[in-house]
Amino acid sequence: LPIGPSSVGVIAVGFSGGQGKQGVDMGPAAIIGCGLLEELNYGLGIRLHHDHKIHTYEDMVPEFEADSRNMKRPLAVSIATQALAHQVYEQARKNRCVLTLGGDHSIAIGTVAGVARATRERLGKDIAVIWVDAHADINTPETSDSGNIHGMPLAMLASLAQTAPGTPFGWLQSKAHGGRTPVVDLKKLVYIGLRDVEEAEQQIIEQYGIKAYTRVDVHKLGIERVLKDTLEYIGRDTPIHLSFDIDALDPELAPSTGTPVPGGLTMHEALLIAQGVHRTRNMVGMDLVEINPLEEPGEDGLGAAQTIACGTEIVRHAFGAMSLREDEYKM
Ligand code: EXY
Ligand code: MN
Ligand code: MN
Ligand code: MN
Repeated sequence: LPIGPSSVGVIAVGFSGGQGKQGVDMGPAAIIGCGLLEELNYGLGIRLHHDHKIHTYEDMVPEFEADSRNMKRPLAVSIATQALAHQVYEQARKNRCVLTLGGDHSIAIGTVAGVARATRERLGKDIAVIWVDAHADINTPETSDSGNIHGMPLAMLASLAQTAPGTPFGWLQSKAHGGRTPVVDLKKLVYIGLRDVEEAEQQIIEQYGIKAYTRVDVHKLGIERVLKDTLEYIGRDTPIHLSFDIDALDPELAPSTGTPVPGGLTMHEALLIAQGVHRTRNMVGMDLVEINPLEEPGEDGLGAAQTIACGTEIVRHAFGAMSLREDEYKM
């Protein structure tokens, strides 16, 4: 029974507190400015619910705060992601697939929490998370070298970091949030595209037996096989949250991002992932994050436009565009 959502809720989140570079907060305005919502609405006939706002939470979060527990701006990120979790929950509980446009990857603490809560309430099921990224984003505050919380979202969501009620991110476990420990079951997490994983993160991946397809695995097995195995591992009727970090793509394709890593996914691979998740009809949430229009490494000044074009194509395919006919690739 396809549990696919009846329509799509869109939340634009111009939040950059999970890292230190200027510009990623301008991501949503740039993406929307390049026509993504029209592509979904008129192009694919999708009913969109969008409040036409770019949420920055700047009226809620402290502009400056001292590092604590080796985290940069923990209060700002905790407050912003708690607010976002509620916004996402409100959309998801109406049986909408929630598309969140970031912003840095710390926002996934809010999006995944909101979608997980609504899905548990509506379907009595835990979500699976497909995390497409060059990075594992599973450092705890103690293992992080940077203190940037965009490198920690999965540690927070999987309760690997102590977050007692009343401390930053304690809301993840609070009854008020309807939260539950952990929000994400690491046995229901699949990575695709990893190629810059720190030692401590590698240990966590091994310790918890997290299913992880590195860039090398994708190259060796082929993306069709990776996708087939991923969807079998997740299970046919499991709701899926797709968290897509644009830096999963090769920087030649998507240069305008804060932490580029050479040797990334091709567009063919990225579109197959998106199309494959769409075809399950089980996608209940999607994030597109880490597009930074100010990062212009090339001379031609077209990096941002190109990066946004790639992101737009990926979202289109996650919502039904089919550039590859099913008979064109074995599944
Ligand atoms: N692993 C590094 C850190 O923890 O700071 C780099 C993380 C990059 C995170 C971007 C969102 O993917
Ligand atoms: Mn990431
Ligand atoms: Mn990344
Ligand atoms: Mn380290």
